[in-house]
Amino acid sequence: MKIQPNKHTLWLPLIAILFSGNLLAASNLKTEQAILTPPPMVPPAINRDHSAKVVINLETREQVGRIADGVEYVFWSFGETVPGSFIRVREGDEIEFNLSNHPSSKMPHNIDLHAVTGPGGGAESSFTAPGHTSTFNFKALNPGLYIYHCATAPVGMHIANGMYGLILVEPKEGLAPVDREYYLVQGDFYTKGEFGEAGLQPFDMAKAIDEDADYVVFNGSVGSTTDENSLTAKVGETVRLYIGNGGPNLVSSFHVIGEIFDTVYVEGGSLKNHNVQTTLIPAGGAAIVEFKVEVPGTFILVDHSIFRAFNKGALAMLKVEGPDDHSIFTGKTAENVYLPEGSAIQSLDNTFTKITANNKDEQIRFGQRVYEANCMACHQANGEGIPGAFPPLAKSDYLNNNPLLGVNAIIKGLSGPIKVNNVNYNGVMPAMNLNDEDIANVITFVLNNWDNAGGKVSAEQVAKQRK
Ligand code: HEC
Ligand SMILES: [Cu+2]
Repeated sequence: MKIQPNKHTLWLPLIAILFSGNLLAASNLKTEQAILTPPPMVPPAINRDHSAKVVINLETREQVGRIADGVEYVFWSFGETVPGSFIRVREGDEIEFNLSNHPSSKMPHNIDLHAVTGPGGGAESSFTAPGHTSTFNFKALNPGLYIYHCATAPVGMHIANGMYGLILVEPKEGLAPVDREYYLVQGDFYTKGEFGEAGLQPFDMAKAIDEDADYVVFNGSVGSTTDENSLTAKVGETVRLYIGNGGPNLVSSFHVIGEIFDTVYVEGGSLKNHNVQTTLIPAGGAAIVEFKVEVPGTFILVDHSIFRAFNKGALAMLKVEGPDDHSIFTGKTAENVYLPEGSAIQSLDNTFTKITANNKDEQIRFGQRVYEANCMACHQANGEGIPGAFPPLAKSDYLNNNPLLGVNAIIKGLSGPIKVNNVNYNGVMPAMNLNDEDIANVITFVLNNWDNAGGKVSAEQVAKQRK
């Protein structure tokens, strides 16, 4: 952060601070007011060839809004939108940031801009009670596309309620001109009700901690950018998307169905990749993607973790108008009957989907998979455990003397002092969410491996233990 004066010149700017309340009053750059835009719009490109002092005024609010049809949510916002207003400055600019917290807010808020070089990205300096305005200054040292977000405790909750947006620091040489620029930010939301459950839905902290999202959306709601709210372009145009991921938890596998990114500014930085299908956008990160649209149609923007797109809302649309180009894409040109190997209806082989074991050998085989997925991390590959932490399942007298104690450990969890082969353990095994069949199989697997006593446990026995 270079705007702090060095020791020799400390006093002059300090006096300036005292009299103007503003360090950068000492600089002689021209002052301009930043143009801020709501999503999906982007402020115009900067065509200055010099640094400026840029004043940014942004307001935080807590307001009820639509998260899906029939479902409302109390969003916390920067500039009355989720994501917050798009901010565009130029590398080398000196920024005066004024954060106002609306008097109707119940919470204090602040802002951590990832474009800031300085403690907390401005968080401490911008901590603002309801009905107050805080001012701090920073210099935009590094070009790139950056997330900003609220960082007031509990931080996860402020972010989960929609307090994030993007700030673009244009490189000194500028960005290549394009025909269209749009602004999208993905976010995950956690509500007491399940996806689509009607009414005003409160935030669910437990689901947020579990990262069990009900909604994963672009620009704050299901359908924010679909149908009549779609992004638009014309055939032959180049589109640039500024894409962020506010999180709080999930990573985005950003993809446009039916397009290939000609250029991706990887992670929003200076590295350019080309011919990319899907780009990863971390929580608290961003990317710039560019592509020319060659053919008309509706192009679907998704998080390619695909259930999020079709079942939780992470879907937007770009509608492209213009003439077809059959040398690039023809559409369907023919449909014929397809009868491989004669006309008999093929039956699917069931053996892969069957989950019920018919005999002990199958139980052992299925149980091995359950073990590898659920137990091995603690009890280790050969059941040897880890001394002092996880007791052995190999030759365990505790288990072999009464396999149902193992069943209980899985159903209810196990904690407190126990003795296995005369060694004391006092750890915590969490209850495992497995069905009766899986539990019967995994215990049977363990009993028949690693020099254990053999025998078997049935799903019926497990069901009895649950009572
Ligand atoms: C997160 C780590 C963890 C996982 C996962 C875990 N356990 Fe345990 N397990 C423990 C700990 C710790 C204990 C000892 C608890 C105590 O000290 O009271 C234990 C105890 C046991 C015991 C009784 C003691 C012994 O050695 O015989 C059995 C049986 C057992 N686990 C089986 C399983 C099986 C089967 C699974 C998978 C379905 C599993 N555990 C998954 C940590 C784990
Ligand atoms: Cu906040």
